[in-house]
Amino acid sequence: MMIRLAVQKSGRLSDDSLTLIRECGISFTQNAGKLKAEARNFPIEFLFLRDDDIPQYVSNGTADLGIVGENVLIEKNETVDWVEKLGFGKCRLSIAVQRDAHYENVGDLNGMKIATSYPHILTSYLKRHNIKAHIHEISGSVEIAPSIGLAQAIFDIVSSGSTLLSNGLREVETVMQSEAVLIATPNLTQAKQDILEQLRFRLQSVRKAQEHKYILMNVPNASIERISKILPVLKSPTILPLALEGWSSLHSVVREDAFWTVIAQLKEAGAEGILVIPIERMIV
Ligand code: PRT
Ligand code: ZN
Repeated sequence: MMIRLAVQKSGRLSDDSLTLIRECGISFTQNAGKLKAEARNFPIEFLFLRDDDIPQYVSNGTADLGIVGENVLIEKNETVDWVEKLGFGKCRLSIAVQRDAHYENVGDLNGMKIATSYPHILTSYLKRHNIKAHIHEISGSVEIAPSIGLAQAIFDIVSSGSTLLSNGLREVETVMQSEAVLIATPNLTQAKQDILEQLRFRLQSVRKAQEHKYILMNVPNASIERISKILPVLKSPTILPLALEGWSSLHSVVREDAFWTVIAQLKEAGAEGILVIPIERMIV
């Protein structure tokens, strides 16, 4: 019994997808040009596909699982189960107009021609806002459409925004945020659900570890209580007495996103010699 996971063959999601799988302790060899690969130490095989095809393959059960951007998933509108967000491939889908075009609000899109590769998402956005615009569907290089007179606006993926900038475009509406997600075919057999659960357990411990840091510091005993309150993660910090009278070593875990704020508060509260260490796996 084996589960089959569809991942992007070569593109922006490929490396991060395969790295995450390897961090789950799953090893395999991807041979150039091969459509399939099988793991050596976990009941999983991989199908390498174009990202646009992944929702359909998962929906019809050719693949049990898939890793794909939410943007593609929503655009394709196939019936699949969302398993979890994976934290990479982050971007947004936005509407942009030419830098010096008149634009005050979404109503200004009325009557415009908008070029996009995401007609379905755009249609429902325009409908929600009661806008009548013309959608011009193109499959690539959407950002050049305004400069060649094909459209007055575009609706496309943005991440840093530098592509818009270098094409003389200005982002005016953010329609959705996107990241890579793990999806599953509806009605997985019990045996495959069991494999999926094992995989999710590993994915979550890898992701939690990436989101946290181990932190240790020296604190005056009088400040232990105050400092413990600054560190909200896990049950309680570990406190070990130092050889130096009146001081302890305090160990805990902090969230990466709260990191700099927490460090500032710790210093303020009297912590010294703060060390921060990456965590390899985290099981809570
Ligand atoms: O061949 P295949 O069909 O599989 O791949 P593809 O060419 O359709 O997709 P690919 O590999 O470009 O992107 C795969 C997925 O990565 C997308 O569906 C998104 O979910 C995600 N992603 C994340 C991005 C970006 N960031 C991104 N920046 N996809 C595309 N871009 C483009 C963007 O459109 C712009 O043209 O990259 C360019 C640079 O962006 P800026 O804003 O940083 O300049
Ligand atoms: Zn694609």
